[in-house]
Amino acid sequence: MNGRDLVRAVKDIGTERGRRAWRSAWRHRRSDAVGLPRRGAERARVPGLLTGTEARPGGGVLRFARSELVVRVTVGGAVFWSWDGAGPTPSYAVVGEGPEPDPRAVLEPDTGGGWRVVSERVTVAVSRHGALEVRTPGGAVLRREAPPRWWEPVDPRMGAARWLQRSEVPADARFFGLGGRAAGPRLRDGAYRLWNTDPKGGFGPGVDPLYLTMPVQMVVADAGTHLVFHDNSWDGRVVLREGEEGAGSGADRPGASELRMEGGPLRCWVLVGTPARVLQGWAGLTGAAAVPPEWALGYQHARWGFGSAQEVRRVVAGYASRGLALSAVHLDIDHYDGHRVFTVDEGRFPDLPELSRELEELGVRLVSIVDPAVKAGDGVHASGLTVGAGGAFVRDARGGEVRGEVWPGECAYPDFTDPAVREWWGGLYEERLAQGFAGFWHDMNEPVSFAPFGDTTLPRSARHALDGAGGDHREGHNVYALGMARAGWEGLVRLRPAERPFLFSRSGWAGMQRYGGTWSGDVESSWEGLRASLALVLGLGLCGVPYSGPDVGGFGGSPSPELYVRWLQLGAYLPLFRTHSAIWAGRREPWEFGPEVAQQAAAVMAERERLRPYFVTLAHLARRTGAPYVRPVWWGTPEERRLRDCEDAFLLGDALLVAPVLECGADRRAVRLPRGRWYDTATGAAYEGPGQILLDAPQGRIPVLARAGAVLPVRGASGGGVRLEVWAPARGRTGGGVVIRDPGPGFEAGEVERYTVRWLGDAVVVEDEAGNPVEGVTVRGL
Ligand code: MIG
Repeated sequence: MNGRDLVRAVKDIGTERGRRAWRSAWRHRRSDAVGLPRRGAERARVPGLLTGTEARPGGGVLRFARSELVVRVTVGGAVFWSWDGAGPTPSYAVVGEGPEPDPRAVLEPDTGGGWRVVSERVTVAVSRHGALEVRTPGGAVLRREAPPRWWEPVDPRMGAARWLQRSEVPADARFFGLGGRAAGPRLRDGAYRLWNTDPKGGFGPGVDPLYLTMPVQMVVADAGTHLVFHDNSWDGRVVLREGEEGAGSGADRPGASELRMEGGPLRCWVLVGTPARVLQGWAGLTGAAAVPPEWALGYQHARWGFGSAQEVRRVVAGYASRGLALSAVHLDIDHYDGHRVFTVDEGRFPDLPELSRELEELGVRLVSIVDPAVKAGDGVHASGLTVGAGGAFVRDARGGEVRGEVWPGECAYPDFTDPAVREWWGGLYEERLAQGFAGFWHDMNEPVSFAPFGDTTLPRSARHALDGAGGDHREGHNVYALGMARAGWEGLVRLRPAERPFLFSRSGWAGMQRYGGTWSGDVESSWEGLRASLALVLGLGLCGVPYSGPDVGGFGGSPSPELYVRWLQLGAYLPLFRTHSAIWAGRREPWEFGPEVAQQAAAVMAERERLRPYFVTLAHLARRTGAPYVRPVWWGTPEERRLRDCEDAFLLGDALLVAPVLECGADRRAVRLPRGRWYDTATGAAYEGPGQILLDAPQGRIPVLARAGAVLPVRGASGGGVRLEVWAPARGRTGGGVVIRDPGPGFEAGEVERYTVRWLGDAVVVEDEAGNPVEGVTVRGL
C-alpha cells in the first residue's frame, strides 16, 4: 500500500463505505485462501532436444524431448507458433478461427540441425534446442526467442504452469505498445505488468499498470518492424531492456524482452513488415475497428457531478451562446439513483427524454456512463438472477455470489465471459435508449472493487464461464471489460440496428477496437499528465485501438489556464476530444479560465470543427486498413523509422504533423520533420525535411504542419458541406489523398474518393479518379 492509499484507507475507516470496503477486502482474501489451488512443489521444464518433425499446412510440428512446437505461417503473412500443442482458438482476441495456413510455406532443414519455415514475408527458424528466430526475407533477425521454460506443479491438480519466454531484438530496436502505458509511447527499460488496474486517484507517467493492458509489443528497428502478441489473458509481467549499439568493445548488445505468465497457453502471433502493414495484419487477425458515429468526432463535454438537468442546460447554453460547437454531453454516475447502473435520479433529472430532445435540437447528444457492478438486491440484480441456471453474476469457488464494494454499496458482478449474460446485459441498454442516451461510456470495468488492502478487484479465485471453458479470475480478469464491451455493442446493434453504436471503455484487451474505443482514465492535472495522455493515445493506436483521447485538463485537479489551453490544443487533434473532470476538481468549460483562454479555446475548437470531415475519413480508414488516426512520426518510410525516439509530436493521418506544446512556459518548440516539404499551417511557410526546425508556439496555437501535396477534406465555411483543402506539392512533384464522407449513421462502408494533385503550368490542379478537375478547391502553400 502506498502513502496515498494509506491516507485514503484511514480516511474511509470512519465511514459506512469504508467499513464495507474493509469487510469486502477481508472476504476476498478469505475466498482466495480457500478457493485458489496452493502451488506446492514445482518442477521446471525446458523443451529439450529436437526429436522429429512433421510437415503441416503452413509449416509443421517440431517435436522435442519434453514439448512440441507448432509453427504456422498464415495467408497474409501472420505467423503463429505455440508450445505444448496450444491452438490459435479459442481466443478472446482473434476473430473466427484465425487466418488459413499459407500453403506455399514449407518446413525444411536449416543449417546446424535446425529447421525453418520460409514464406514470402518472413522466415521462422527453429534450433535443435527450441530457440526460434523471426527473420526478414533478406535474412535480418528481428526477434530471437530462447527456448521457453515452464514451472509446473508436481501435483497436476494444483493448477496452471507458469512460464517464461526470453527474447532478443536488434540493438537499435525500440519497444511500443503493451496497451495503454503512461510512461510511453517508447517503453524504456523496466517492468510492465499485464493486469488491468485502476490506479485510483489519478496517474502520471510513473504509474503502471493502468486500466487497459495487453500482451502486444510493436518493435521498431532499422532491420524491420514487427508486432508480437502472446495470446494469453493471464496475469503476467514484461521486463524490457533496450539494447545498445556498439556497447563496450564495439559489439552491439541486443535489446531484451522477458515475459513471465502465471498460467495459460504459450502461443504467439508475429507480424512483420512496415508499421502500416503490421497493423493491417493485426486488424485482420483481431477485427476491424468500429467507426464511431460522425458526432462522436466532435468536441464533447463531461463532468462528474453536473448535479442536475438545470446545470446541464446551463453548460450547454454557455457553449451555444459563445458559438462553441458542442457535440455531446456525458452524464456520470451522479445522474444515477443512488449510483445504481441503469437507473435515473428522477429528482435531479426529472425528464431525461425531454432533456435529450431539447439538446438534440442544439445538435448535442447525451452519453451515459455505464458501470458493470450491480447493487445487490436492486431490480437489475433481481433480473440478473433469472439468467441461465445460476444467475448472471460471478461466483466464488463454493458457489456463493462474489460481492464487492463500489459506488452504489455492496455489488455483484456480471460474468461477461458468459454468452447468456452478455445477451441479458446488452438488453439492459434499452432503458438507456429510452432515456434518450445516444452513446455509452464504460467505466470501473477492470473490474474495480474498493479495498483498503489487497487487489482492488475481484478475488483471483472467483469463477468465470470463459465461454464454456470455465476458469477463474486469474484468467478472466483481463478480458472482463472486453466482454462487457461486446455485450454492450451487440445489445445496441440488436436494439437499434440502423445506427452504429458509440461506445468507449476504460478497460479492455486485444480486440477492443471491434466494439469501440477507450480514454485515458484519471490522468492527473499536470504537465506530466498532459504528456502521458499523448503517450496513451499513441501506444493504444499501435496496439490496434485507434479511437481514444484524454480527459482534457486532467481528471482530478485544477489546471492553470496555460495547461488547460495546451491540453485543449492537443486534444483537438486526437480522436476522442473531451473535457472531463472529477466531482472535486475545477471546472473545464473554456470560459472559466478568463477571456484570453476563452478566445484561444474558441480558435482550436473551431479548427476541430473544420477538420471534422478529415476525422471522418480517418475513422473509416482505420476500419479499412488498421491504421490509427494518430500515428508516430516514424510511421512512413523506412528512413523515417530513425525518428522512433521522437515522442512529442505525431502524424494525424497522412496529411498533418502535430507538435503539441507539452512544457510549461514554452512559446516555441523544436519539430523534427520527416522527409519532404512541410508547411506551417499558421504561417504558410515551407520547410524541407528531413531535419529539425524551431517554430513559434505562442499560447494561442501549437505548430501544425501540412505535408506538401496533401488533400484534406474540411468543413465549408458556412458550416455545411465538405470542401477540399490542398497543400501545394513541391515543384515537379505530385500529391494526392483519399476522402471518405460520412455515409450516415448506419453501417455503410462509405465510398473511397481518390484525388491527385499536380502542377499545371503555374497552377496546382486537383483531379478525381476519372481525371476530371475538381472545382472549389482551396490550394494553400503557393
Ligand atoms: O471511482 O464515475 O475514470 O472518469 O468520472 C471513480 C466517476 C469512478 C472513474 C472514471 C471517471 C469518472 C469516475 N469514475
